[in-house]
Amino acid sequence: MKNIDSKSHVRGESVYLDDIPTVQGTLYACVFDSPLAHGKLTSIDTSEAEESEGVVRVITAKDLIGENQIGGIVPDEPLLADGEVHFAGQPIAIVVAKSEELARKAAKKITVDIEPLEVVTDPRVAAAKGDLIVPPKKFVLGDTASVFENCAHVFEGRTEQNGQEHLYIETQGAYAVPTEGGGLKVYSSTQGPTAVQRAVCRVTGLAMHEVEVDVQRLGGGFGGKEDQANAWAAVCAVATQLTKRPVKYALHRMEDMRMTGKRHPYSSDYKIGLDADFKIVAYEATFYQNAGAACDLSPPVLERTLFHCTNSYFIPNVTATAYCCRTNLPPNTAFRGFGGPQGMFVIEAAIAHAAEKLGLPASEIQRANLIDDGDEFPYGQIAESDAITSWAQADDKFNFATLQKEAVEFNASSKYFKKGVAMMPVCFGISFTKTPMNQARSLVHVYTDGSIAVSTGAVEMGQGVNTKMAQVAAKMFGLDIDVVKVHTTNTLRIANTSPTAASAAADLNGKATQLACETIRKRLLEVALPLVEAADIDDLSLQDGFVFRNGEKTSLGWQTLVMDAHLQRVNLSEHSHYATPGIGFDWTTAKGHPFAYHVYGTAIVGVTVDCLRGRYEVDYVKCCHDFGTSMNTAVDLGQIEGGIVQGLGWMTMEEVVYDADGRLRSNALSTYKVPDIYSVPKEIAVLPLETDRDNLAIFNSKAVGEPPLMYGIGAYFAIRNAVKAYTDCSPKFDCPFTPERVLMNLYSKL
Ligand code: MTE
Ligand code: LUZ
Ligand code: MOS
Repeated sequence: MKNIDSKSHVRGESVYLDDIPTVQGTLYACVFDSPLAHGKLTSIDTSEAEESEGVVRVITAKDLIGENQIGGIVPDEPLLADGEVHFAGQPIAIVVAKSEELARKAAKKITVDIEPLEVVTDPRVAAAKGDLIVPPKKFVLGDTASVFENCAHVFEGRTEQNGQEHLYIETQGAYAVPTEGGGLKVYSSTQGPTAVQRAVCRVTGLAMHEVEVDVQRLGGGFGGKEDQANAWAAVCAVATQLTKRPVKYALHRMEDMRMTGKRHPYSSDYKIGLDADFKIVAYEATFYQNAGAACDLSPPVLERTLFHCTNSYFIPNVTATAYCCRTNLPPNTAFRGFGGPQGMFVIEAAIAHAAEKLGLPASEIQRANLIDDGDEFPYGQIAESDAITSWAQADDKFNFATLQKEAVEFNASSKYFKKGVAMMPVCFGISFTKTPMNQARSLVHVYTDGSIAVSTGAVEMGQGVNTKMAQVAAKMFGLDIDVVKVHTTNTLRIANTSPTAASAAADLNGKATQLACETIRKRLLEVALPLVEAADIDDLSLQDGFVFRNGEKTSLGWQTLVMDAHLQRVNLSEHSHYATPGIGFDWTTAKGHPFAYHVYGTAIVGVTVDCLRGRYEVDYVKCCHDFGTSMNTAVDLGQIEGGIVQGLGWMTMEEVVYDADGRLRSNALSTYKVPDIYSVPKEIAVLPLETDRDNLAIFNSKAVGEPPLMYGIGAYFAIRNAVKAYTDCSPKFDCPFTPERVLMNLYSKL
């Protein structure tokens, strides 16, 4: 089953925000943003911009009719800076003009006076000053303090992790059109149509029922449009409200890179204690999250760091503390994995550290500590674990010992090229950790010609969720997928949506679609009963476009049945709601059962490092991955490959650089390197985990959007092993492991 968008993508016919036909009189916005990272904004001079050709209006904070605020969790993010600026790239004014070009030209003519204040870019500095966005968060299991005293081995260290630019191919953007009575229709490239609706209402003062948000699809989001699409929609909405004209803003790449937040950088401390058999008996970790200048989604990201701080391992005594540190960087935000990868890197670093000091391969410690059925996670949920099974199946199929032996033999005969191998187990919890967000709705219409329209709260961003929604409806009615069309995500058809995030969109919206279809299916079978002379609808089924009775095809076809039902005035539409059962989490005790299920997997990553130049190639990523029972292997394999490459990028070549003044230096594709086709591993092998466990996923097909990214972490440790094979060194646990950093380690310059 191919992705239903593949044809229109290949032909260039898929519609993104910038392809939506504009209506007559459309104006174009451009934001003027702060050149400094922190300071007092004493004056803004917009006079020259206002005189500039084609300019209709210049808007600053004082012009807003609604509230100058877009902060969702904490109200600490003005739409337009007022009095102070808190990061370089913070929007200060909006220029609205007759064309994009004229708007950009005029924005350059705005001048501001800013009295510089101290710029903080380091989260530890912010924490030392007590500049935390929310109070520290803590997970405790057992008691680490007393256990460390009796450990055979204790190791302590520190890790530095950098951020990551989302680099969705489609930049951020929105288009607002005025509707009758002062309302708005907003097209947005967002993962969260309802979040956009709320932000638009707040800055315009409109009620939610006056604002319609519509999303066709995104050219990628990766978390970057979970919260941060709001600002651009709010900009267009405000401009539309003040000019009574449609207003569009599609950011240029450099504007996008400069003005939006990224994956959170972290600085972390760890302490790991092992017994004589290399069982990890105690683990302490302290995470300093670089949240940037506003809250955004930083607290839940930080919480997920805690949820995943022991990755796939069972550790009986854990103390994990996390600080949400306010700095003068653009507010950092959701990014595939949502803090999970940051937590996992630290425990993997602690294990690699212990292994190095104890003279063993890290895999021996990893293997000995995998979480088993019935073990407790530090947050109280009891594991239904496939960590051991996925490790065993990966090892069985790909043979870690042989791969390691090959590397050792290669290294013995190769002077300047060295191979390194690492195992990377992953355990990722599926569900929004904020329980109320785990709900979704679906609207299904069966039309009298037999065709079906499905609308859900899920946003298509390349991950194939629309294909999965169409599959659900087609399967429920026993029809071909061509009969089903999945429509835009629209707040009038589906209200109060959770963002498409947490890898949970297919599950939540798929289950709601399944429920809606089941209701209509039952109604149709009631209509069919007398027509096919059956007594009970349980004897009937819908298959291949026909009604089947006791497994045998009848002459009653789908279209006839639908028309008959309509003539009998039977409702052919349904709107259904799904809420994940059995989940919950109590932050007062920091215990509960937050996740519907976990996704497990184990990857083996192999690299070759060129020890003269510091360059490296990823030879293979071989993984055993827990799909449950995949409902679409083409889509899911695409997610695995994409996730792995994105994870490798984060760990190796992608380096976000801010200078001490908080200015983004890696502000374009010439200075920010993402994996291209040449840096994709030579081999990505995926072995589906064999399991017959039941789960809460749609059709047992487990969420796949985020977990594979974390296999990429293995590349860091594989490179580290290769570097150590060349020279006796102990590279610090700082990432990304760029070629420069490899070279510095090889020649002891760090
Ligand atoms: N795949 C593509 N092609 N584009 C994307 O933007 N986002 C990822 C993942 N895969 C993304 C993607 C992220 S961050 C998430 S949370 C999931 O898709 C969301 O979709 P799902 O819930 O349908 O898995
Ligand atoms: N977004 C969110 C997420 O709001 N809550 C989550 O738990 C989450 N997890 C992963 C990715 N996005
Ligand atoms: Mo994904 S980080 O949940 O958008």
